[in-house]
Amino acid sequence: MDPPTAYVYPESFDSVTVLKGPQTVLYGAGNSAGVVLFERDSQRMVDGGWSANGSVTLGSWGRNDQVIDAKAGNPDFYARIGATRSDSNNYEDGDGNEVHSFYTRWSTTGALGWTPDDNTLLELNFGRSDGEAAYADRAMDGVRFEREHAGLRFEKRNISSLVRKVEAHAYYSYIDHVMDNFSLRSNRGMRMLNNPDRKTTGARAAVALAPSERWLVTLGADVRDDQHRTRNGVNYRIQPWQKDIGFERQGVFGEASYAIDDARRIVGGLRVDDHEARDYRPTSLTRG
Ligand SMILES: [Cu+2]
Repeated sequence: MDPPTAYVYPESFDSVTVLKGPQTVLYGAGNSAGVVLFERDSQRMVDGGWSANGSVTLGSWGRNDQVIDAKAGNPDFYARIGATRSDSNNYEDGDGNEVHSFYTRWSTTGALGWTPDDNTLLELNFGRSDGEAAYADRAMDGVRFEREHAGLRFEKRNISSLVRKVEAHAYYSYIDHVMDNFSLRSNRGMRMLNNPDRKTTGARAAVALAPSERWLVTLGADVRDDQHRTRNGVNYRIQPWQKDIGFERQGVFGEASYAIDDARRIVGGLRVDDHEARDYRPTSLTRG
């Protein structure tokens, strides 16, 4: 019920790119409405040293955000850490009614990189985040949005005049989510609580080829596995996890771009995916 933005911290990225419509096949299946890329710079620190940036934002209704991001390294290695926190009280609507909408969310991220030359990058990144949110539009609030993630990324550029770039990326993400109708609001009725969790593992590899000056061809494959479990009730901590849904996907993709001149190009892409979804719930529930 919660969108990916419940777990993404835009402040902790260097760039956010929106690709509209079905204009690329490079970033996974099922993205016909568009793709949003959240990216961090991983430039080689040629001169060595360190850099940091931070910000504080204050607003109405007690809104206060803090962001800190620091990077240190030398030409061969770098380390990066970052943290964000965002917090707000309930706001008042135009009629002066208080809207049940307070939230707090925080994230921490870290990365260790190896850049033995200008064209090679190996990066290990990891992070942890959590939050809580009062929902005016729902019968339940988000009490826990705990996420842990780790990834390993390899990139090698300018291998030859034909092979422009090789990249590979593997990732792991675990989300432990709690929604209930009593922790963040007053409730004298029946107490309800849902605690789904989700483990995602995946990998992607791609090669960018330039068979001639005007052509750029990207070929690759990606795989992803999602496993969901759930447990419910106020005493959920002592309940056993119930595996409910699993998704597996494998895909291959190819995209070619032909530059007619400096301003115009033709792009074509094709991807083929194999999806498998499994419902592990007892039959009596699936008929509901
Ligand atoms: Cu939720």
